[in-house]
Amino acid sequence: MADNRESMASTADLAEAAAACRDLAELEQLRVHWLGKKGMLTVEMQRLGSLDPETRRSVGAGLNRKKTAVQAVLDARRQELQQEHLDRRIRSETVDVTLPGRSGGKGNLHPIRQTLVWIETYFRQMGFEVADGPEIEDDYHNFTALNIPEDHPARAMHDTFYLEGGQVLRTHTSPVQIRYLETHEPPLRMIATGRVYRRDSDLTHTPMFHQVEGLYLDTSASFADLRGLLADFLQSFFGQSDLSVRFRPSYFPFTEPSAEVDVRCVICQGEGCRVCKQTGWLEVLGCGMVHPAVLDGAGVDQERFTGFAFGLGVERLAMLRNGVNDLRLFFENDLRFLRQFS
Ligand code: 2NL
Repeated sequence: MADNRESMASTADLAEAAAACRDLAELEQLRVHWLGKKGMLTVEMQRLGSLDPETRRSVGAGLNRKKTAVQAVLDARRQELQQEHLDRRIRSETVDVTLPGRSGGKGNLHPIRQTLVWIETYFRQMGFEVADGPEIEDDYHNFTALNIPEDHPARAMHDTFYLEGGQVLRTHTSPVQIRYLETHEPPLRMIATGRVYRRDSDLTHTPMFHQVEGLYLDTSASFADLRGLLADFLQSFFGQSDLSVRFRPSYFPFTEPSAEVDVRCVICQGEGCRVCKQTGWLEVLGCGMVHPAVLDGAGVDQERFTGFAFGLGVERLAMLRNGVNDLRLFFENDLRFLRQFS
């Protein structure tokens, strides 16, 4: 009986000690203290052998009950500690979905692409379709169909990249328009946009640049229509409804008559500055009535249809509109530059 009471008191101590354990490691120490190889109960069990059979039976039964009780206390506390641990983890890992998100930083289109998109949007509103085509072209679509035969001096104007097998990197987007004519019947209005390539590299030229070319064929397309369309476009593009526009006679093999188009300098308003080389005017476009030889090659019925065309360099227009004074900035991908166009 004395043994039994002692054991009950010890189990109460154990419950207190278990409650005092702050984590599983401490609880494990407590378990070893009681049930380990040299633990209190284990040692008591080992002593059973030296008792006489009757005493051994009753003491042994008591020890077994005690062991079960100890085990139960330790298990209960282990479960408590594990639950606490889990609760703490869940609390610390909870995501507050109501917190404002961290911004990943928004990108923006490259200023050249922005300018291209603006131009495409403008001409779509004017009823033009936007087309593109291959950058690797054959001689026919890049030159011959545009009234630039083999021995023509105009070939020298296009510093061409020639590829093996007689192909070329297109020197303008006109071949896209020739291909468009192969698959569409007039009346038609379209622009061709994209990259073009010329063997030219200095402060104001890069071997790759972007072009937009327009083509308009109708039963009575006139130079006056061309003039009106381009004046409206340039006034919208530069955001000046009173912007002066002038047409100067020029030469292109694929148009006749041909003209170059100037606007009053958008940098100095015509006062004279470095950008307009003190002339007060900026050349921004080339245009003309489509040459009969081009219409003929494309199989257009010239009794019924006339047409005009124009071409512009996107980099130059983007520079003028945004006050960028160095073409190379568009090709360096310096984020300090590009972010100013967001
Ligand atoms: C310029 C001048 C121009 C055209 C492009 C064209 C296309 C066809 C037929 C006739 Cl399919 N013309 N394109 C016409 C005149 C000028 O570009 O200075 N571009 C940067």
